Amino acid sequence: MTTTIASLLNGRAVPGGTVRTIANPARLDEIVAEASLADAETCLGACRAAKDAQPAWSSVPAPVRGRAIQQLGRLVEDNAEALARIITREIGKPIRESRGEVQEVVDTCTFFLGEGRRLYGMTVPSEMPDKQLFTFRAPVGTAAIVTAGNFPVAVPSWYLVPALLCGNTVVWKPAEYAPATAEAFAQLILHAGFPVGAFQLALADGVTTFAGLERAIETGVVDKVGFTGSTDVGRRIGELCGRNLQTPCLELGGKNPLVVMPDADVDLAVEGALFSGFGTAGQRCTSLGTAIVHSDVHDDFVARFTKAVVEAPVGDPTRDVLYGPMIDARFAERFERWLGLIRDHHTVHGSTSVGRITRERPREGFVGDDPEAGLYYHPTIVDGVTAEDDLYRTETFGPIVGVASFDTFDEAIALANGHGYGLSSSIYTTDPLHAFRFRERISAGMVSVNNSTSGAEAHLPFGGNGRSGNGSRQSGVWVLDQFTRWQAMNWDYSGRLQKAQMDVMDVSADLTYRLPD
Ligand code: UN1
Repeated sequence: MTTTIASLLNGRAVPGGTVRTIANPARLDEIVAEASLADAETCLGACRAAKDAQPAWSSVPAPVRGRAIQQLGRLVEDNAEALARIITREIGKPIRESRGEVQEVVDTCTFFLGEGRRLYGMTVPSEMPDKQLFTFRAPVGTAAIVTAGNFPVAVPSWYLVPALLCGNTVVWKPAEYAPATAEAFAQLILHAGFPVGAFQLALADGVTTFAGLERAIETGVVDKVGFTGSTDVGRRIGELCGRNLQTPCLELGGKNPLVVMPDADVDLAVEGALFSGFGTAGQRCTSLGTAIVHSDVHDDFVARFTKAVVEAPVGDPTRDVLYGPMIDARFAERFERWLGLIRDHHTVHGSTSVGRITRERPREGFVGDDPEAGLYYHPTIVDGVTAEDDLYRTETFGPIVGVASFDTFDEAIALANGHGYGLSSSIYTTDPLHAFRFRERISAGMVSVNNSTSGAEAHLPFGGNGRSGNGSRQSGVWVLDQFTRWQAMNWDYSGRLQKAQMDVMDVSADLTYRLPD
């Protein structure tokens, strides 16, 4: 059954515009949805509708807003299996991971429903008597949230849930290649008790979205942008926001290193590398980019990692597999280009071939009937990566992991930071000194010790530095600074004008006093 999906303005579908057909990437002859993509005017209209609804929503007491977040969490939990199945059908994520992703939305709601009863400000002592100082968190206004499709509900929830809780209204522009998931999540949001207008769904392609966003920001309709996607697009959004004196929340790419020290538990490191390198077919922002392995354990690591990857189940995402197909044809095409970064000095391991899994280039142990029916790719380990390689500095969204080796800790750090990304990172070691030195010197926003580069929990700050973002953080209490602005208030009830710094009572001290020798 094919559903046609359109933007939802004030909860009502607004069809029209070009139609995009979405195939199940595990079975390309199965059409999942048809998406009617909006034009820039409709995107702007969605932003205006959200802007109109903002004053009323922000005047709802925060604990009541938290109640709406609670209802959303319940609805997502009660529809978890259906939502997970849509994700798997639309983007090919293994069903177990899709269930985990839905759980991440529930966790986010659970965290923020309570925040409605906190959203703390402070009382601050004044320099003067009969005067009090306070701080309040004020909503930013209307937020435009533009997200990728690799985490089609969890990552959007990291923006939408806290933004709404803080009294903002939102326009969500999901990935145009995951509209069925977006529409399902949007329906849950629309049924959670938020007032009409507080949430808008705009389905559009990237170019149109940017055009709509530009007009919305320049006319004062959008006050905040949240964006998860590529570094290049993040840069353009950063420029647009910067010109208009806004700071966007940017979550961009990664080339996440996993350092294996000579004292590491190598099996544990292999397990971590397998999950973070190839889970979601390597299409997470947190996916492992390069394993940086001490030369003493390099050969052992590569041998065990190769064995694990060769034996890993790849195939039908409705079954128990390490990974399924690529998310979409666009991802598959880009991945083929990145495979071209493998050079003669590299050694390739991990499967019976490289590239798309076909009848001519089969994957031994493929889970499923016909690999050619979907966008399946061989897992590829590329050993012998050096800092000079394009592969070392390019984010390669797909099932490919580089391996580099080092002799000194300084070399490991240089390799772990040298590509300029700074999202996630990991070190495997049994020495606390290495763990803490790594934490100090790694430029990444997130550091794992004896754990893979993936698997962030929903209440720790998530975000990166350098090519991975502008230092903004999502999740937990940290994201509140993205969706609120601090407002300072002072109240003088002395009945006279007390001037700060000038009318402050003095403390007289004898600073010549010294203790007897
Ligand atoms: C992303 O890839 O954009 O840490 C987010 C993880 C997930 C979130 C990844 N919980 O892998």
